[in-house]
Amino acid sequence: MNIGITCFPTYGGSGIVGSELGRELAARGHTVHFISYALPTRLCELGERIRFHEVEMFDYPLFEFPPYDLALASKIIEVAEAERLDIMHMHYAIPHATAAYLAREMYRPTRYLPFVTTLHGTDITLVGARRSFLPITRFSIAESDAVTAVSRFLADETCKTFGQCGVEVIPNFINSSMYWRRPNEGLRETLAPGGEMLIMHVSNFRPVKRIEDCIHALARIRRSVRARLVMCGDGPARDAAERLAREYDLSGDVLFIGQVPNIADYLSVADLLLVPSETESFGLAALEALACETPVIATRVGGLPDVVRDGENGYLVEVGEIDAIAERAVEILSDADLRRALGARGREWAVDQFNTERVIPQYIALYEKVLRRQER
Ligand code: GMT
Repeated sequence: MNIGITCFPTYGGSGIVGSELGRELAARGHTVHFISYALPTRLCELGERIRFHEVEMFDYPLFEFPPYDLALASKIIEVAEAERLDIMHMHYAIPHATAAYLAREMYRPTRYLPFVTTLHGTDITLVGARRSFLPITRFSIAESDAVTAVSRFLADETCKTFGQCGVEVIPNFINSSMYWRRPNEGLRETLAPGGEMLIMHVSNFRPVKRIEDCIHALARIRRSVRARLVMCGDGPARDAAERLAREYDLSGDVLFIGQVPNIADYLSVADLLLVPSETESFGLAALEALACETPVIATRVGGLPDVVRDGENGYLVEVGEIDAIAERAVEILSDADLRRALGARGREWAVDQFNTERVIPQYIALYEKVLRRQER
């Protein structure tokens, strides 16, 4: 198939899923055309089967908010025509599904270009549910030729908020040959030169991630365990978290390392991952950590309990319960056998439930179903 994919190119789960799906589809013989305003995150290897088409924007003084969705719709038609696209796959409902709808309708007299929309999380739970976006989100979902959600939780939320029920669940996935625990003494030594335990957090540092909880927890954990916190990623909540670390006099033990290209290297040397989110439709970072045999402490929200199995591969706590995070962390960090057992079960769970071999065929089957429907 000739598949067009649009996702946000910035750091975030939906962009990572879009990029990695493209790579997996290409590895299975399909040609993938990424259409976005920049090369998606984690997509470095362009080639015959992975192509990139930039949506060009221009600054005109009249446009205080340049209409990206319109430029995207036009670009989709241009690529569909030039590359004979069979189908579009839009990651995150707005504005992507809306742009695909526009493109499909404009292009319809020439050829029907169906589109699949994958709902990722805040496109439903936060952004899409806001009054100003609700009607257009509902419309764009309803008009999609197929809709998927990354967890049962998100599918249920979509039904509750938008009245769109029966959305197919296709979870986030992991390529187990890319995500595995590789020893790296050099990196470990750099991050924990005094032999401290390594706690990690990975996200786009948006308010919904509650990254300050990691700092509060570290302050409590350090009463009994020598530990450092490595904060991977970047985003709007970073300044406040850095300030908080200074207030605790922890600046030297909280490392803000920004966005790192190969997150598996970092997760591999971690002893624990913290995911204290307010809401999380799936929790891709948790899955990546489990695949690298790193236990996870996460909040009992959204789709996280499907990934982090309480007492099996990590622990679940209620949102904002810093003491509970700290207690569980101390348990894990002070017991090497427990850590290893949680880690081993984490990898087993990740590979068994979310391996690419299990998940990617579900997307391919969906594309085929949509295309068969068009033939009738
Ligand atoms: O951060 C977001 O809310 C948006 C989105 C993204 O682009 O990063 O993240 C969501 O999609 C991921 C991939 O499907 C999920 O693993 C995340 O759980 C989800 N984030 C939230 O629901 C907060």
